[in-house]
Amino acid sequence: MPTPIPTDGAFKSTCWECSVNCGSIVTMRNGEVASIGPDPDHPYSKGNFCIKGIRGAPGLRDHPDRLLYPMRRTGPRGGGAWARITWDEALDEMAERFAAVRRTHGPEALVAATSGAYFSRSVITALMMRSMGSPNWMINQDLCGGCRAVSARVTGLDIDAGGDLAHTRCALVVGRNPAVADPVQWAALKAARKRGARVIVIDPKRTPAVDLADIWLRPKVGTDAALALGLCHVIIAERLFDESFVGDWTVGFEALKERAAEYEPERATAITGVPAEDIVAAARLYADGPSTFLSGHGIDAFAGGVQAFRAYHCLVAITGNVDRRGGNLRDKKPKGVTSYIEFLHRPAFRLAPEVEAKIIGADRYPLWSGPKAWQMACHNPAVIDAILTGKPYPVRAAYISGVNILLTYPDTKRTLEAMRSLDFVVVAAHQMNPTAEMADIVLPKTTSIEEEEVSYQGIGQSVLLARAVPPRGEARCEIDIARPLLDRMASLQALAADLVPWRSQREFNEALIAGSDITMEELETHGYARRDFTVGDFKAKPFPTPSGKVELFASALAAHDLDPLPGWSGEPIAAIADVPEAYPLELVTGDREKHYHHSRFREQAWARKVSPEPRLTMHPEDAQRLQLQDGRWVYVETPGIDARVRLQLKLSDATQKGVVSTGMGWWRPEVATPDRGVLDSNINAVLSYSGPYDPVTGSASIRGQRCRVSAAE
Ligand SMILES: Nc1nc2c(c(=O)[nH]1)N[C@H]1C(S)=C(S)[C@@H](COP(=O)(O)OP(=O)(O)OC[C@H]3O[C@@H](n4cnc5c(=O)[nH]c(N)nc54)[C@H](O)[C@@H]3O)O[C@H]1N2
Ligand SMILES: Nc1nc2c(c(=O)[nH]1)N[C@H]1C(S)=C(S)[C@@H](COP(=O)(O)OP(=O)(O)OC[C@H]3O[C@@H](n4cnc5c(=O)[nH]c(N)nc54)[C@H](O)[C@@H]3O)O[C@H]1N2
Ligand code: SF4
Ligand SMILES: [Mo]
Repeated sequence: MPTPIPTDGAFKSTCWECSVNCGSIVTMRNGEVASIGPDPDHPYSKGNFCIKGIRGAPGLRDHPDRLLYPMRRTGPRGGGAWARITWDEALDEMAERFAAVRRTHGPEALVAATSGAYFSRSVITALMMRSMGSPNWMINQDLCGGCRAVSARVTGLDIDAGGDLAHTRCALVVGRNPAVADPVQWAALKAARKRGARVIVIDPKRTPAVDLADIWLRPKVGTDAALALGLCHVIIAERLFDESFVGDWTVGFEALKERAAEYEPERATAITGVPAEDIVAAARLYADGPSTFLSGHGIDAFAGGVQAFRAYHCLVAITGNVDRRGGNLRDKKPKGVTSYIEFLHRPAFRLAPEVEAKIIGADRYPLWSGPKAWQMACHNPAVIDAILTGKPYPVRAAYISGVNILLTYPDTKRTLEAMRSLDFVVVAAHQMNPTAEMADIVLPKTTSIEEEEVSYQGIGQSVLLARAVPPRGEARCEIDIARPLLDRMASLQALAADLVPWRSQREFNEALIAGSDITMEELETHGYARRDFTVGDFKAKPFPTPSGKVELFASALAAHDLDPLPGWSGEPIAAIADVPEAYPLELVTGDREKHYHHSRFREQAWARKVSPEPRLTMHPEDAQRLQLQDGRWVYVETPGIDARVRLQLKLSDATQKGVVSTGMGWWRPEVATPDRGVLDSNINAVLSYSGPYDPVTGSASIRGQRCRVSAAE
């Protein structure tokens, strides 16, 4: 049983509003959350924190529009008419309807959507689906860190994303905007700079990190693999690589050398637009390590994302910046601690091989969706197709929790059409949102501060605990939905197995640390547990590849007829550039904002006051040509998608000429229509989800698509 939290007084915890996971102190008064703030003694976050943790998290919990009870729709789907029901009614109906779909179409006709195994709710959901016999679950990591994770896996580099800034001589910041995305990393980067560390930024946009940079490389969007190979080439040609690490701990160096030779600086310049002398200078600076690679979403989530990461991962490896102080440290998970993803792979929690082979996407993207894949999740666009076409087989019911797919998946109208066509949809959420509006049953979910989470966080090398304050209304966490649902399905004889053996979130959390010397009491006292670790323990802990070494030549890719060496293919860019001239601008999406987290917090007045409208950033010269003024409302349209969004123009030369950029996740909770403004304000309404796809992860490009911008009346 969790130790009760004080009704009056403070306790240590962890903010789980984002994966930075800052150490927090929560103060309670009369049993309610009075304030949330930073824990200055936290070994990783060191008192850094952000407004989303201070205001967003409690604001979400206490919002007057919070969903407090289960509800059933009373009119047509998407009609906005709802009636309160009890949890028993909701769970009975879910069990019956899921069982019926299972009987008629087979278990794999059930699909779940969650955000991915960075949250316990996602693992529980995946195991709940498996228990019903379905291997199908959608995660949003194809649009987030998926390319990075799969590159890391096939290369064997289980490294952090720049956690050892305190000891580095050079920080290489690539496609990462820490000033907005990560207050802990941003503080550490500024401190490193102050201490004299050098900074290289690779970003098409002038971000605040550029102000700290010794060298700023400004590549064309989507060309990073060529740039990183250009850096590798210089380092190899000038013999600046780490000969002993390469000799002892890598395979495929000669092959990489040959591949990199195709990217001598002049060719890299032709592809990327970055001057050759800057590539040479950056290579020399980075090679004078220890150097740390701060990688970001800016080179992920596009059709060449895995190869872009492979090229940088090889750069990190050949310079020996692996698991060395000031470089990129490897995973230091304390012995006996289980990660969420490990649970997904444990034999005891698996379905039969012939069932796993049916995961939608496994045929085309075995390293994303197959039985040996990272999270064994579906290729989402293929699921949407399956819902709409019945191919490769029918998908007829969905359980959606902890993800807002109508806002955060590209091609909103198509996702909407798919949701409308399903036989049965359940959405678990905090408030009515466009995704929940498409449900038959809506379930009230706990918010992050009402959930007890335990997880190892690589970048801080700590096991973290978020303690739970009492939920509002009848909100439940995932396991308290999954367990009674599975019990009901068992009595309907509609289970393939029971793969959620824990009766409570506490039992699940105890299972995560069961093999270690860490106790829940230790976590409850400090909010974290940290153990000493060894750096550079390659002999004791070889690399997790077939060769036991870092695979510059990746055998896992070769085994699937994928390019085993990093390389730049112009194909994804060519495929999206091959559009009518009427769409002359390149569109970058996903600019983060400090007070929003994806679709979250748009219901909160303080955040809307700071950032009231969705924006589009454009270079002043492009604006002049198009006769558009700062602050003006514009339409953004893309080829092949029958939709347009209305955004407010912001002129800035931070963005490249010919490139416009915008955020993501916009909607208007206050709008009365069920779509709640998503079709008008959210950039995903005009983005395509129909490829080209990354050949390894199946990721679609959420930047680099072509668009046109015109004045809105
Ligand atoms: N406040 C806030 N913080 C967040 C989030 C949030 O919603 N709000 N979301 C969190 C999540 S889930 C994520 S994944 C992270 C994402 O945060 P980051 O990892 O920082 O990624 P982005 O903000 O998507 O993009 C970072 C940079 O990539 C650049 N970029 C675009 N295209 C390219 C390219 O082709 N090459 C290179 N080299 N750079 C490119 C962009 O110009 C941008 O400056 O933020 C996390 N932090
Ligand atoms: N065009 C474009 N699309 C993008 C991106 C982009 O840059 N451009 N970025 C992508 C990235 S990096 C990401 S990570 C995804 C994010 O995509 P999402 O994960 O869909 O984004 P969130 O807004 O974080 O949605 C999470 C939702 O889960 C709810 N939730 C439901 N159940 C629970 C629960 O039990 N506990 C908690 N704490 N919350 C729950 C939250 O209230 C919120 O509504 O979007 C991706 N989509
Ligand atoms: S960066 Fe902000 S939202 Fe993310 S964990 Fe830290 S305080 Fe919470
Ligand atoms: Mo993300």
